[in-house]
Amino acid sequence: MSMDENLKNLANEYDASQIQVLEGLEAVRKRPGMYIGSTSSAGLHHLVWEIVDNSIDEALAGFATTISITINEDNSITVKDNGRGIPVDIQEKTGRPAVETVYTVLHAGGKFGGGGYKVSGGLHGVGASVVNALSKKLSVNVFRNGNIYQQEYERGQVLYDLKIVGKTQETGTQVHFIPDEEIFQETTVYDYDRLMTRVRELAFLNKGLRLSIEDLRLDKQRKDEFLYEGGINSYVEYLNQNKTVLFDDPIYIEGEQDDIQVEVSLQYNDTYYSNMLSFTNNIHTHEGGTHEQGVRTSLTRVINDYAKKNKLLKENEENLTGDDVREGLTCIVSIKHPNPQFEGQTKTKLGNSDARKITERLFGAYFEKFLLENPQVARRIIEKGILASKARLAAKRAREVTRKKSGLEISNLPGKLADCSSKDAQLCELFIVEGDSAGGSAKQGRSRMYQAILPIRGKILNVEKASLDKILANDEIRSLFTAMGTGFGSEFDVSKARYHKLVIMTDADVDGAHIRTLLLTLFYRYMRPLVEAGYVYIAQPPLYQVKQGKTVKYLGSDEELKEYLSTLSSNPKPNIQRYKGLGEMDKEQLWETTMNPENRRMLQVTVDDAAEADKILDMLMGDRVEPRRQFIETNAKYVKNLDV
Ligand code: 0RA
Repeated sequence: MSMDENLKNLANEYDASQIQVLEGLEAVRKRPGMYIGSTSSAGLHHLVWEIVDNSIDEALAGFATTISITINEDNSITVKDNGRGIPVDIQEKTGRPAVETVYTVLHAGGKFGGGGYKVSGGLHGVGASVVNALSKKLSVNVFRNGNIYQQEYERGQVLYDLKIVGKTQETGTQVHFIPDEEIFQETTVYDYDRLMTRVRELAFLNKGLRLSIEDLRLDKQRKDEFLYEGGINSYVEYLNQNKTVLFDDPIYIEGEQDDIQVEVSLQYNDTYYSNMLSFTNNIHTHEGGTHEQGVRTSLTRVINDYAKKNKLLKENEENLTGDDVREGLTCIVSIKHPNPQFEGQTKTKLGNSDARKITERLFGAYFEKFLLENPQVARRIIEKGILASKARLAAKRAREVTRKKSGLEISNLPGKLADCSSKDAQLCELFIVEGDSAGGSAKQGRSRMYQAILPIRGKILNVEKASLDKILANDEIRSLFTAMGTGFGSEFDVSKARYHKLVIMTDADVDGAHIRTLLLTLFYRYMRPLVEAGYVYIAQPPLYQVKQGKTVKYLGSDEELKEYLSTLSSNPKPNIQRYKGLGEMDKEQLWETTMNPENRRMLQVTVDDAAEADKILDMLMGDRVEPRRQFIETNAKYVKNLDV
């Protein structure tokens, strides 16, 4: 039977499996959180990655070279690839076209029929049928066999049998979906920057793959295209772009064993912290795991061996530690594994021990050879490590002195901290408040049970150019670490956090923005697990107060103000006050608008936000002038807000 005869016969098929299909998709609609993590903005964005992942699988299989993502004017999404097109032939098992199964059967994913089809998979990796179930409308167009095939669905249910709607020379798959606002009640508005950041990352992680993203919404029109022939080498260069590097080209290694592909790229810069990111099947393994471990182990071993052999480190001298050799390191580890096991609190830690063995061996052998062939680079890396070890020992001595003097122990909480009375960390919040006067209002207005206040004065030390011992010598920073109770740097332990919410509360002006950037950078570099655990927030004090008669209303933005004013009558004339700083609010106002969990709005800081702050700070404070000038030119608006 030809494909097209097959299609004609579809109408006659009655299939008991349809009932199962409906039950499956109904389950998804009943408990969407179980399948996509949440129905908030994060879940909404997750839908895109479920679809894109299928196209990336097609690229990994060697067939698709281009994937485009479009945010349409109505906030719907279109994803198109130029792969083979999802198969349209009737499957024996179901009696339905393969493409229909992909979109209607739970967990069918791209893996129907088995075969060597690799799974990139999102973190939840649940497949296209979940997106279909959670979309008000979804249409798929398959370009294959010279035809354009089409099928559409509503909230997961088939609207009509797969049909041919035209002819084409192309091959590929195009999916269009409108997220269901019954499910995504919080928001159905896509954030371009959020999607763009991940699209760029996917381009770094899949070298040679052309990925584009376009925004067609009015007033937002924008397009970005990414294609990196250098893959994760380009990623490392991108992360180091505003830093002074120790050698020109990143060190790159690529290999495969037992079906596990490994890629590592690294380059040192002259900063004092390390930035190591790892990925498995394109998923960011925030918590690291065996693949990252393997690279770390070999890095430390190979550097020490080389240093000892070449007398850069004397026989009787102590080995450099892992922290020493990672100071100033930017490193990406990316592996593709056929059967990844994810562990850890957020299921972003790779557990497979074969991954450790392979990265350790492949990376170790290559890196050893590299150092032998590049003695000048080797020398620079080792000198940097030796400096780090000296600073570490100095910091340790400084710490011991500090501990005796003022103490970093919890028993010795900073004097400026107004602690809360509850000891249940899950319920406790620490507000870092800019300035003593706002700190005073916050102390008086807070809930003493659950809210602690730590006022900080002026601008905290810029962590960009400071080594760990300098950072620890800074009073503001030390009180913060002490209050949190987590320790810092490599001794950091998120489970010791005394508060599960750390709220940055600064003025809505330029200085406030600057302090926020500095704090976020500090957290990103020295307390990253706190950000990863979702403990860091930014308070959103209102910008305006509008009084009309006895009614008082607080508004957070110009848009909100405009909208609210349009609902008011002009008599009596509303009185509008614009807040310039937290200090202008009395304790009741601060509580009502910004601290009271019932009314307040807070932004949860993601690792991406913190990384962005880190990059901005690099740009503005780093020692390279040219990128700073360029950045200020292209981001004049932002920099104005940042006041540097
Ligand atoms: C051929 C065979 C298989 C899948 C695809 C093409 C394919 C799937 C998607 C999803 C989005 N874009 C796509 N492009 C192509 C399945 C192979 C197997 O059964 O293992």
